[in-house]
Amino acid sequence: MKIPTTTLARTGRLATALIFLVLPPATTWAQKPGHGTSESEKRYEGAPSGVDPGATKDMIATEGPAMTKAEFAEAKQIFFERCAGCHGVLRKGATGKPLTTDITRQRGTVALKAFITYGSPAGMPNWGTSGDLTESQIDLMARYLQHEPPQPPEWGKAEMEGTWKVLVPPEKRPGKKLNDYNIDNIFSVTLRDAGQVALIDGDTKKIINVVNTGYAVHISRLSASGRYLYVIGRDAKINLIDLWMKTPDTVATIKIGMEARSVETSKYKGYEDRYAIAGSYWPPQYVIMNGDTLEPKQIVSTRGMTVDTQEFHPEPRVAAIVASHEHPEFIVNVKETGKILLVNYEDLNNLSVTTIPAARYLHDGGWDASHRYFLTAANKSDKVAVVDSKKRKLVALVDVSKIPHPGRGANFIHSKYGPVWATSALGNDHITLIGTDPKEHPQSAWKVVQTLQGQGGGSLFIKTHPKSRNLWVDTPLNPDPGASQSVAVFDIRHLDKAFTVLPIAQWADVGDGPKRVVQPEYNKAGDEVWFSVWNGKTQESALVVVDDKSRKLKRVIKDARLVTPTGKFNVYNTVHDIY
Ligand code: DHE
Repeated sequence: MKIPTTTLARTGRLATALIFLVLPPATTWAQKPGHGTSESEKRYEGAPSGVDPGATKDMIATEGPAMTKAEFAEAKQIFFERCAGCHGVLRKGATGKPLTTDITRQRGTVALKAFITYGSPAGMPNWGTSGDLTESQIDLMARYLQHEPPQPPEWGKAEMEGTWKVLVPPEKRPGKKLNDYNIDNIFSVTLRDAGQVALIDGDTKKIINVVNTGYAVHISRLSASGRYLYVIGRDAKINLIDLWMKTPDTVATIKIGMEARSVETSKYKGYEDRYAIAGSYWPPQYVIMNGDTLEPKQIVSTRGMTVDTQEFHPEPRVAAIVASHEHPEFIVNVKETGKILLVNYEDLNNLSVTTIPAARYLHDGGWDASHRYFLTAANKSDKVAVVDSKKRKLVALVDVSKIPHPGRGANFIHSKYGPVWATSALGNDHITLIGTDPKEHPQSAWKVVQTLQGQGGGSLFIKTHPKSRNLWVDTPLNPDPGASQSVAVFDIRHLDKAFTVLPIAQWADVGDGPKRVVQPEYNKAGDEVWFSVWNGKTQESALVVVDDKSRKLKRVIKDARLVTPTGKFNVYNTVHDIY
């Protein structure tokens, strides 16, 4: 297939393009000119909550305006589907403003209705004028917000154990690998809207198995040996998959809460494959489990005081978790309090936790190339926090431009500044390079040494590989299909030169749909890079494999089972934190 690649510098797309996209799932917003929040941010953070509205304890008897039970139930459903992602389940505020009753009752029904109808310059979507909510639904929501928020149930050990299933106990599992797959090069591919992962043989590009997982499945992580794969859904269901089985499949499952995003495993020497940890959005807590059975061992709440105003937050959600290589510890980002926890798993009965105040709202992040420093985005503070996992200390809070979103980031050697870690951004076209070598390059360490201009905002993930000279930057949430359906690639040795754009979605040739190109991921050898072409649930999607050296199309993987592929996790690179 011969489709020419283009080299051009496209800037400022996010600010100028106000295009209606048909996005999966079928949520659309009209963007009101002048809104402070980009379409990309709203799309990203406004996803439906995994909390079941039917399970909450309703506060309809409080002092808010009159509502029938049926009205309250409808409003609650709307709130969890459309509002909770930004305002929080308990409405204490996160990306969106707090909507607690002391505020909402003061505003009153008329002002709230206007706010919901027209949106606000601070980023509230215009639910009324966009046609997303009817006049009567807006009236309903304005009254609903003046009642105390319905409280979803807690989820302790009894609830976890009630959902815990060991389908194949460890003693009945294979004593050695029973298949001929090159396990190191298997990819676990999130099939988001199918609630499944596809296990794909990276050598043959054939699907090994499609495994049913949790609702709107989110990420995969690997045990230190590479044998066990952990997959977490937004409904907080974890699947433990044994890659040694003849056909790799689920051997245990558990539901660790009502809504979650992160899972990780112990990687410190002597603790390989011993423990898993998962963090939840609701309830706000993390749980340490046995690595080979998922038996819950220790559950710890993250409720507490915020880093800056030092006030109580009832719903501090757990965002990224990484496993330390310097100590037997998990590093846990707590979003709303802005604190990073170093949870030591040496003695689970006398758990010791080091709390590092950083900045709000902590989201995603990854290691520098030495695996000593953890760099993580505090996305509403526009900062990157740097933790020295060896000394258990915050070493820097680096100012970056609007809404950094690194995924796990990308590490490479800069010709002038030495080792750097890079992040792209949701809020603008910047790619920020931060020096990470305090020993040999102390002048550059923990400073922004260079800012590159990419295709535009709406970027989620950035990637390179130690063997590559390419830096790949996606822009799946950019409102311009030209940017969201392609990828920018920089030559690491010539960062002053313009980037090249590869038309990944066009190469996939999947027909109509949003076809967002998301999350570059390398194979084990570091000579191929894989992209998801993320289409609507009922439309054709694909994976596109690009030859890293020539930047030419190598293979398009299509299969009716590949429904809404997004994240891809190569076993070897995920085990060894290579990115
Ligand atoms: Fe993610 C990582 C949270 C929406 C794809 N996402 C993460 C992490 C968090 C997070 C906390 C870091 C986990 C870790 O390292 O332990 N994601 C959230 C949200 O709260 C948010 C904004 C809204 C929501 O309701 O879920 C959200 N995420 C998305 C998507 O819409 C994406 C693009 C598509 C999808 O599959 O849902 C998406 N998130 C991903 C991926 C990673 C991820 C692929 C892992 C990247 C990596 O390389 O490690």
